[in-house]
Amino acid sequence: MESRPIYFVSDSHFRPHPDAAERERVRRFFAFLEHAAGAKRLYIVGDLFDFWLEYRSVAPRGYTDILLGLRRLRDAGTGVTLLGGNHDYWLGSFLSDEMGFDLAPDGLLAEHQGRRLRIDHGDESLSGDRGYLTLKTVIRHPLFVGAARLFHPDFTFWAARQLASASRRQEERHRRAGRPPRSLRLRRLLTEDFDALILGHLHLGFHYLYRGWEILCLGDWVERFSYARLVGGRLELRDDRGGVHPARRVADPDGPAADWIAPASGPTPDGDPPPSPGVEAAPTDRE
Ligand SMILES: [Mn+2]
Repeated sequence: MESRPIYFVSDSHFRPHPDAAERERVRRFFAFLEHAAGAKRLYIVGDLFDFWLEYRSVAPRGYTDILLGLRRLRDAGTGVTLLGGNHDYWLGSFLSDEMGFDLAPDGLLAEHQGRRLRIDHGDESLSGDRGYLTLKTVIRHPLFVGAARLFHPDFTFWAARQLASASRRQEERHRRAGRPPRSLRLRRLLTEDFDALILGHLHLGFHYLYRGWEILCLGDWVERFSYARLVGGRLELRDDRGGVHPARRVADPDGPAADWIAPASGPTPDGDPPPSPGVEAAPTDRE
């Protein structure tokens, strides 16, 4: 069996104009990359960047430290795969051809250490919202992306920032209004093609065992500083304080969304669901 570990992290939402808090997040990310040195591969399961759009002859500035950190890891022999998130779906040839990262805009199936993994950011597969899925089809259409590139990059990035902060404000209002924890509808995603499903997007950290599957949601690199590791065929949900969050067998993964990793206080950065209280493992194992 391949002995080198595989790492997974998602939803760091790095921004091009770092303030002190952002620089601290970057510092912790570099410590994580050092920890991952020697791994076979690092999967970044979407939303590495709060926004990313390349032009034919221009790539975004402001992410240089992150890109160089990942490039160093890759040059030392660790493959780096970037999945598209809903904030940075538009990964392009600057990242693949010049930086040397592998791109998987729509997620992928992978085999490592005898495990069959489905790795998926989750914004599409977890969404039951037709409006969102339609919007997503539109904004990912080559015609739309081509049109966006007709604007000056400074304008496009400004507009993306406005959209992101409007969605954050709306999320904060929902949170204050006490929106109930949502159910995730994970079961319908489970197929025979894989035995572990690895998700980002929700900014929740949990690790379920359900029938023959593992379902692991990575948390984020904004408040939870969490990641996953596959070693010896075993998946672990961890955080950068050394915490390991053991998998729990659940009788039904479609209950209210769980969060096993305490976030720092403050709004979630993504316009994504706020954390809800963790669920306890089902009392009996019926599978
Ligand atoms: Mn996302």
